[in-house]
Amino acid sequence: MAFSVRALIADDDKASAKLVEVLLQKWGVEAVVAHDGLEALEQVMQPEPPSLLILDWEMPGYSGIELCQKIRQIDMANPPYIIICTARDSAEHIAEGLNQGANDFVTKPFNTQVLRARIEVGRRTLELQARLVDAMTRLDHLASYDELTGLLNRRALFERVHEDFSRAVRTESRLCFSVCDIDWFKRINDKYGHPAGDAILRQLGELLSQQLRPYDRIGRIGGEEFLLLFSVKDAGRAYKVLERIRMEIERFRFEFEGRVIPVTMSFGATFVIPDERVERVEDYFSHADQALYQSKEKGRNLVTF
Ligand code: GH3
Ligand code: MG
Ligand code: MG
Ligand code: MG
Ligand code: MG
Repeated sequence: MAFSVRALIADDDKASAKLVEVLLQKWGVEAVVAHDGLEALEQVMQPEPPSLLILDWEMPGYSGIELCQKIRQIDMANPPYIIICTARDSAEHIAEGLNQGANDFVTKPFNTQVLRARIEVGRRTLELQARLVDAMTRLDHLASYDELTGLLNRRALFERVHEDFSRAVRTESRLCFSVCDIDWFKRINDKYGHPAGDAILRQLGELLSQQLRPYDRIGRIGGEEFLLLFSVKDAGRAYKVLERIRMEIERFRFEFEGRVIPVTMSFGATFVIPDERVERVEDYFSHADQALYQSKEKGRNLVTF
């Protein structure tokens, strides 16, 4: 199916607006009409605004040019394609219209065929833009999220963690920084198969997310290792939170193809009173990592600070 656009016709001359509206209808382009600049801007500010704007130059409220300027100042993911439509056809006017952010310029009285072709150019441009925005959105997601678990990947996670620390300094809140790792995961893979291991990682990602609050931070550092960062009043409470999570995992029925697979996790953690030195994040990480190592040494399925 051809990519379809919705148009806005803004013209204080009702007959002229009607003419364009009828033509667009004939060409299968859905359109809304505004008779002054304010009404037009309102339309553009809607949650799902028209993407092709056909603006008269002189209108009460805002002129077509003022509208262009205003619209181009707004940071839009999918900015509209703007055609200025006016009787002013001097070279200066055309140049000004384009310089103020219009994509195209049609002089009145316009030739119907030319208007149609220009609208088609707009449609093609908007289609290309939509595809680009879509691809960028998917790339952004791929760059930040782990494909298997849907959690933040290591790089994006550490970026966010640095921000979390700066915020914690400002709000004088305290944090618990924890690294956790599935016990004997290699054996699980060997015994139940790699797809079963993947399923566990996915289920575990969900379980961990459920255990934390939406504003806490969680991500997959790599392999079967995750990072948890949450605000908490004191070390005692931080220990309780992690103990609860550890027990939830121990209790949870991880399933793959009808088989229940027992899973436990070891935790290393450090209680943090954030300060201005952001480079400390790496220190906290290595602290938590050493504590994790101790949990493993002491027999696994443990929380160590
Ligand atoms: P420990 O209790 O000391 O952590 O033992 P372990 O077996 O969990 O640790 P080890 O580091 O020896 O093995 C980790 C295993 O995790 C090896 C690797 O194949 C597996 N693994 C890493 N990433 C994935 C993944 O994405 N999917 C699956 N199925 N397995 C993974
Ligand atoms: Mg006018
Ligand atoms: Mg290991
Ligand atoms: Mg492991
Ligand atoms: Mg590991």
